[in-house]
Amino acid sequence: ARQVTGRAPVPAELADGPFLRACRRESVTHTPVWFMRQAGRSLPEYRKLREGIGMLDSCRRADLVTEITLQPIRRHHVDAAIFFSDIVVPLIAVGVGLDIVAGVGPVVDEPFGSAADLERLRPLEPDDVPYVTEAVGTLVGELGATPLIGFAGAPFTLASYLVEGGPSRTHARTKALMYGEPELWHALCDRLATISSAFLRVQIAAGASAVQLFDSWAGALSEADYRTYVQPHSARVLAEVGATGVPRIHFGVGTAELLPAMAEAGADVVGVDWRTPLATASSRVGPDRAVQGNLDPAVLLADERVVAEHVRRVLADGAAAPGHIFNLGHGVLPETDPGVLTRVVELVHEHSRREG
Ligand code: 1CP
Repeated sequence: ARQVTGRAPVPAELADGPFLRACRRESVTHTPVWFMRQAGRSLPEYRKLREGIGMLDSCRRADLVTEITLQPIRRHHVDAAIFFSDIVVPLIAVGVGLDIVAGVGPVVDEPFGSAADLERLRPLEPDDVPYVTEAVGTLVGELGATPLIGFAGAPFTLASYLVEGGPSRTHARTKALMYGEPELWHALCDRLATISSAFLRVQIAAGASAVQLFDSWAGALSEADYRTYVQPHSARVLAEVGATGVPRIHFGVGTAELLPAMAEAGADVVGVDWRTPLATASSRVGPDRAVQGNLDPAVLLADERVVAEHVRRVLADGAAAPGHIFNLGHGVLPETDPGVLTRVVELVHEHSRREG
């Protein structure tokens, strides 16, 4: 039997806000906007709070998670909050030896490569992440009408860190395992899907209004290989989460050719990077999904006139979709001026305002 964690009824002012309405492809008073990696290194108040505290330690302290999640809401007036954590947090919570090294990213003590390693990936229990339940609960109270997005890494992207031992440009070891030992690959992804699904359902049970499944590196695969080796596992995560009724966003980078397959995996909203115009993306994912994206994060380093021009272009393109959530095509670059992010929120709201 499928294990489904329920959630409390959602207040109308929250359910009827622009972000959740756009997820359901309903009409909106303005296009909702939030930014991947809005909670983080571009903000001076974040850097100050994190001084002398490791990334993982900050993810395991509910008071810090709450404060860091709220910082970009206060500053930019975005339409949604993203929970401050990392895709590797649930792996560490089940006992995988792993650290997030500043300036590098996740680094695994003993990379995965054999069937014996599967034992290191037991299912995640809610009690493994009490700080997540606590922080989400506090946040939902503080945020009021602003929805909180929970998230997890998808099996392929998580597997890449475990097999490579850290960030990789080519994902060569990951693909070697996938092609060379398909049974082991599927067993690994099955374990990761179980963990990912449980991590999302902990956040939903505590009050998250939507979730995003990050398959950041899936774009390294052809569509055929994605369908064979990855889609069934991500589909299980999205199906288990879908049973709770919250909207599911499915995102990856460089996924132009994968958009239909990622949509079919079970997404309500498909995240799109800057390489694919939103109108094209929308025609690929079909009329039953909204799209999210897709300003190139590097555009924010240009002058205000250029930024405004690109914002308008993304809005015009997004208008072709049955639902559009404005975002960047990937995370905020650390060197971004936070004032520019605030300005983008204003521009999106101004240029998309329409009658109820
Ligand atoms: O604001 C937010 O978006 C919430 C916080 C958040 C999220 C959603 C963090 C904090 N990490 C993530 C998800 C995440 N982590 C992804 C998926 C999103 C994406 O594609 O960007 C990935 C791939 C990771 C893995 C990871 N963790 C990396 C990338 C390494 C690589 O392979 O290139 C890095 C640098 C981290 C560390 C990390 N996570 C988050 C922060 C603020 C940091 C930097 C911390 C530090 O350096 O001290």
